[in-house]
Amino acid sequence: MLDPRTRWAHIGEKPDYAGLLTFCGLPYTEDPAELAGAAAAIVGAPMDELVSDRPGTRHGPRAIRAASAIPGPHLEAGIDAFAAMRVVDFGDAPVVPADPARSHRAIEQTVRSVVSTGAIPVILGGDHSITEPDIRACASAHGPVALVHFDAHTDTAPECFGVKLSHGTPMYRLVEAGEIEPSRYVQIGLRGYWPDQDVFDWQHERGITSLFMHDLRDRGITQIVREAIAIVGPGPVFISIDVDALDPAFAPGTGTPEPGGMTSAELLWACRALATELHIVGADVVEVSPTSVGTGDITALVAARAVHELLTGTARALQSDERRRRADEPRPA
Ligand SMILES: [Mn+2]
Repeated sequence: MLDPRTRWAHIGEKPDYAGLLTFCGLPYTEDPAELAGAAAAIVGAPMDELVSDRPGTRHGPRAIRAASAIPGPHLEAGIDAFAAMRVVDFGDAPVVPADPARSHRAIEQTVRSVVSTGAIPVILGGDHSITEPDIRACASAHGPVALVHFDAHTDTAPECFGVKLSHGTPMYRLVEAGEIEPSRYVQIGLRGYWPDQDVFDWQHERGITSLFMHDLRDRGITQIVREAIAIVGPGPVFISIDVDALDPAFAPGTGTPEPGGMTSAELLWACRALATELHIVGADVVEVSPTSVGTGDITALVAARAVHELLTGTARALQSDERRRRADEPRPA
């Protein structure tokens, strides 16, 4: 285990721009044995072979790590996720350039080694096709999962440009394979001009819930998240965040931007609220296509904060589980 903060221990904190590049300056390991006792582990999935438009998300994991913040107390939630629970950076999956099928297998294997230790995998993409190996790995341990999916697009087409393996098809493939429970699958942020009605008909037949940007505009993010929580209910859930759910004003560095999207404040709060209320078994943040370095890349910056909010919510959930457990214990005589 390498702790990038060690050299700065005498000062008490490490500057974000210096030292080994890990998410939020977390300790780094590639050894699954060192994940023992970790509540969550960060995994990079740097691949972008399966996009239908502008590429570049292979640079996403590094950019998200470089834009991530130092640990500290969340000023609204009142908790420092990294002090409250053990989180490590498990490095990148050993992807293979120009071989997306092999990269998917590498991602699934790396996520599986996190899942098998009981830690929650949080995967940094990569194009949205990586959600297929991510959820497969989670479902291998937990059975079919619920899904809360932030996106401008449904990603439930059977094919894109006649191709089955694509960043426009992962949710279709996962539902058809029985890895996602469609009645507990909620999409948030849909808008624009894709896909066609037949795809929505397929979704409707399976009981998938689509919450469009016009629903969010009319009912507000608080109500939308409340609805999502009610639909998902108890049981394992995966959270998948495509940064193109955000308006391009907040996340311009993405392959298929669509104006009229969510604000950063809406997405960040939603991530924390979902992680606080639901039984999260995995999450990913995808489609970050960086163009600048460090916090200069605002898309990587908001993606890094979305992960931070998910972990903050998870830490709060673990804290209240612990309180409940203690309350259930018989009082000492
Ligand atoms: Mn997507």
